[in-house]
Amino acid sequence: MTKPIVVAVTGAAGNIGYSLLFRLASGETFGDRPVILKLLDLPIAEAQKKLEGTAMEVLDCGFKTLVGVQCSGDANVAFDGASWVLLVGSKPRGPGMARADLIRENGPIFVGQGNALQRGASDMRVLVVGNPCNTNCLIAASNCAGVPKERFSAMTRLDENRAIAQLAGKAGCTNAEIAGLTVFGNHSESMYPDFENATIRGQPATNVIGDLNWLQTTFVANVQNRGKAIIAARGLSSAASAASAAIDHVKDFERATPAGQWFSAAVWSEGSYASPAGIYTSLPVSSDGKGGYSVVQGLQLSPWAQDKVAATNKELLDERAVVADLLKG
Ligand code: NAX
Repeated sequence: MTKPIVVAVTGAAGNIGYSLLFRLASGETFGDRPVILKLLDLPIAEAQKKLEGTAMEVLDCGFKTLVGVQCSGDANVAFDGASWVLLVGSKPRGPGMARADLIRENGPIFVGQGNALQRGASDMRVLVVGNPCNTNCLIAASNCAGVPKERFSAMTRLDENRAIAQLAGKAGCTNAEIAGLTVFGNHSESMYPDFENATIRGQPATNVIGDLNWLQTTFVANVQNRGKAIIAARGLSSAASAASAAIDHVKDFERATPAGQWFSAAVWSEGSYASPAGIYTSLPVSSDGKGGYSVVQGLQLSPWAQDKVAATNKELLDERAVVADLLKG
């Protein structure tokens, strides 16, 4: 039998977990490769019971690719031997809670998980979904001594998918006819979905849409506020679409990106597109399909767009300052 890939998921008893685990196990994400799922949730009876129930349902699907499911309340156990670790679990933002309070509330989780990752690390790659995901990613990576920062990324793929759906709706085309859409910056209301380099049926999106004002105002705002709109409509935050984006993210890193294409992911900044060093910021990324990736260079951004990118990166620097005491190196 081919060696199974071990995939650890935190917050696995939660809403995103309930849409995510099945697609990790089914063969959709890792093809024919056998999968062992290692599921983590809080070490309290209620969470562990829910986790066991979720694991029972995953087993009941009878996926031919699934060769094991383990539940745990201990990150050291869950992360040991994992090739992919999806950090989904964190506390949700409460009513009236400021973003800085959420950052302070969730930061310590990612200190502990960074330490546990370091103990279990071999070739693992880590995707952070739990919010505020860029800064949580920074905390986890900085508390994972000796593991390259490039092994970590945070999820902005949902924002890219939302942006594609918005453009397709406006242009009256299919999602598949849209390419080159990058979300820059923070997974927050400051994010910048770059329409200037996007194409629709191979033509510049700006030409096809023909309404710069709509692109600069309505489109950008719709993408930035989509998470809030979902909560207002559903009474719950995005779960199935977030899980779907996490699957897209893992698949995008697993396979070689076709020439001339890219996808959005928050990765360790080394200065591309004037992004400050020392943060995880969303950029256009291309994977080599062998565990490495590069930031796609050469996209042209207007001065207007450069200001948007600078503003969202400034927010990430501010978030970094809020958790400075949690960062190790
Ligand atoms: P839920 O509240 O349904 O589930 C979270 C789960 O995490 C719970 O089962 C909880 O017990 C567990 N948990 C909490 N602390 C933990 C810890 N220290 N170790 C292990 N497990 C822990 O939230 P859900 O809807 O699944 O969302 C999870 C996270 O994803 C939230 O932080 C949410 O804000 C974030 N999101 C991120 C998105 C993105 O695009 N990056 C979009 C969707 C979502 O908003």
